[in-house]
Amino acid sequence: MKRHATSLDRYRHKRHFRRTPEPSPERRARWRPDAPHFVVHEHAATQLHYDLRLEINGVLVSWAVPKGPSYMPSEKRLAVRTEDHPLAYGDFQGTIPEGEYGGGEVLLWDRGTFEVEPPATAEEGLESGHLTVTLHGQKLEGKWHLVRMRVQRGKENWLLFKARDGQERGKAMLTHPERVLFPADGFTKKDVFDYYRAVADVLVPVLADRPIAVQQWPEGIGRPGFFRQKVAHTPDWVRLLEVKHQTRTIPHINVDRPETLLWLANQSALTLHMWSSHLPRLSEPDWVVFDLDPGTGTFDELITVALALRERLEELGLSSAPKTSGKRGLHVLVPLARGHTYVDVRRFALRILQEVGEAHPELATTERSIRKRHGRIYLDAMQNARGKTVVAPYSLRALDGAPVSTPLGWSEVTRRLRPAHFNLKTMPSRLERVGDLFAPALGVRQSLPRLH
Ligand SMILES: [Mn+2]
Repeated sequence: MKRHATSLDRYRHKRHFRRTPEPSPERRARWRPDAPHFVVHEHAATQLHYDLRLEINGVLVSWAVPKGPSYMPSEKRLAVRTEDHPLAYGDFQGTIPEGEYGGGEVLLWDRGTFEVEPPATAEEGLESGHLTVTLHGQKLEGKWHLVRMRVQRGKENWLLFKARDGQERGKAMLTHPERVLFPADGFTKKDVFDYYRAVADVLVPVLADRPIAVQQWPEGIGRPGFFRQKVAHTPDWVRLLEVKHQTRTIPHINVDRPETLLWLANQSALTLHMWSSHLPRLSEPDWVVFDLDPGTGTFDELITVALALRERLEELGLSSAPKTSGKRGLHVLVPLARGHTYVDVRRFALRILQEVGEAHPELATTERSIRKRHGRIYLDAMQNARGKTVVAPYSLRALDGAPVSTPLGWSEVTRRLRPAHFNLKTMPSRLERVGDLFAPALGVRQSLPRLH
């Protein structure tokens, strides 16, 4: 027991237990004494990060992972070893007051049990600098490596990355793999299934705990499809989100793991539309959506307007993330800190788009009446409302060529941009090349300025 006390000294010395709601080292954990537990805290301190904590030898050995864990084996995430935490921290969530160590909000992002890959024990792995763990959480399932890079002035920098274990393939069966869903291209349901498997690692974190609506084309895109908020006859293992709509509560599919995405792919759900907010705070959008709809305007005009929008946002100190709609439009997302309402966000979006429209009256308008737009680009702020959806990043669209709603770097938003080049066939290699350009939309936290 003495050993634990020593290991928690740093934890104790950094905190004032009269001022922070965090547990003191003496607090007993409520955990069951079965397999060792892990937790991941989402910690909105000065920098948003994720704290991975593994129960080893009676304490929670901890790493701060600025970008959070990735399901992509090629994405090696920096994990800075921090002080050991008491086991009772595994139940903690709350707000650490500003000015205290780690001031900011702490949420339980994931928890579960884990095993260490034999023959090494967890302690030996910590010592040697290579620990391989299989996590059984709600969000994280499968094998991850933790590898120590170097120790500098007592600071240990590790890398956290996914092992290639094929973990998430079991439950989602593919039926009728040969059925052609994109007749002009000959793309089959197996192609769609393989596509969603290839992007699952970047798409699942976006969709987890977020209400979605799906468009399904069981007979392929040459025949009528249908749009659904809820999908009938889900298997037991698919998690559902009970979401209050105006007149009723609807169970939405929770795409919180790769198997669920693949199950949807097998239902010919080609296109996924997502809310801007996620549970448990459905009234607080994660981003502002600017929807630029080209009308009968040219693509060059759309680019001009998108860049004007970006410039205006930059003047306000806001960074933004563009993506193609997968059709002809562009979406520009401004990632937000918690605490904004849909009303705030819509008002802000409308105001900014009016400014952009007034600067380019011949090209673009916020006019909602199609007749009065006269073919100009429609600057749409109205997607910023509870229950409204935008197409999810990496979602396929039901058009010839199987284009994808593709996250972009702003440097790609030029007249040379060709949205159709991003499709079912090209997207996986693009992802390997440029990484997940949607990540800032989930990770950056910004507050909207007051406009006068
Ligand atoms: Mn932290």
